[in-house]
Amino acid sequence: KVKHVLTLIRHGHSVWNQDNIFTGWVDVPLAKDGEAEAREAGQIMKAADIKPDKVYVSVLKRAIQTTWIALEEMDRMWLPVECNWRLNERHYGGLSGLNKIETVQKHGEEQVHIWRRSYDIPPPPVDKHSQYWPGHDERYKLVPEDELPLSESLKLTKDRFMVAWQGNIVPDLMAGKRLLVSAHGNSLRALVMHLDDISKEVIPSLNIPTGVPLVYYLDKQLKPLRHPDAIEPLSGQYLGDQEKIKARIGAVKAQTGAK
Ligand code: DG2
Repeated sequence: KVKHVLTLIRHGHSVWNQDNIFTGWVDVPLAKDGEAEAREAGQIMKAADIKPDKVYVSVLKRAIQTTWIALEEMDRMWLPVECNWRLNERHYGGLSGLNKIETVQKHGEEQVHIWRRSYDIPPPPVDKHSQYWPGHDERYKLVPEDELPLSESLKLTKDRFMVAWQGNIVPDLMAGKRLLVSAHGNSLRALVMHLDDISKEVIPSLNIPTGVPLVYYLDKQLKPLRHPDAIEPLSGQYLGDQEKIKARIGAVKAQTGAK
């Protein structure tokens, strides 16, 4: 029996998604078409009668802008919105700022696939002198330095996301709140890996599309109830035109030239 409703959304297309650049913790804004995706996602959630009571979002503006735009469409800008760095995208380390196709040309498709999609192999670390090291960024000043990543595998992303899941999100769900979690391709892969108990062998083939609401119906133990329209290995329901959603999933995969 459905006891809790949890809706996940990856932000709309960012300017670096558009230019095919590894982003991670770099704080780039939405592209124009990403704003349109966020607007559409808000309209779709409104039409589906998704009525969150609260939003959890990363501290990156592409996810925050997506939240604002979608909430405006839903006429729910009054909702409490909690920003938490643990929902950030995985830190792409030394790949941050590099073009994905050029990285394939330099290191080969197999190596880049390992960096993008393997469970526990992190990309090369970022140097602490680099502008991309989070220690230079004021928004992380209260985070102990040994918790600031130099680069993250999906496993490391999942480990730190789970701290917010257990400590913040689960208590709110248990208190009866319907939640919207607005985050990123890989941080949401980490979350659904936990929710759907996806193995590390299966997770590399999972790509999350931009700007599509993914609704999970959970039982009282927070176990997902499989929706009839769910696409394996997920048990949640992607809202919207299913063909368009498949095309967006394919576009994420194709960013390195893979078919
Ligand atoms: C993308 C994901 O993150 O890239 O960091 O480049 O969801 O914030 O756009 P997002 C990035 P891939 O792992 O799909 O290459």
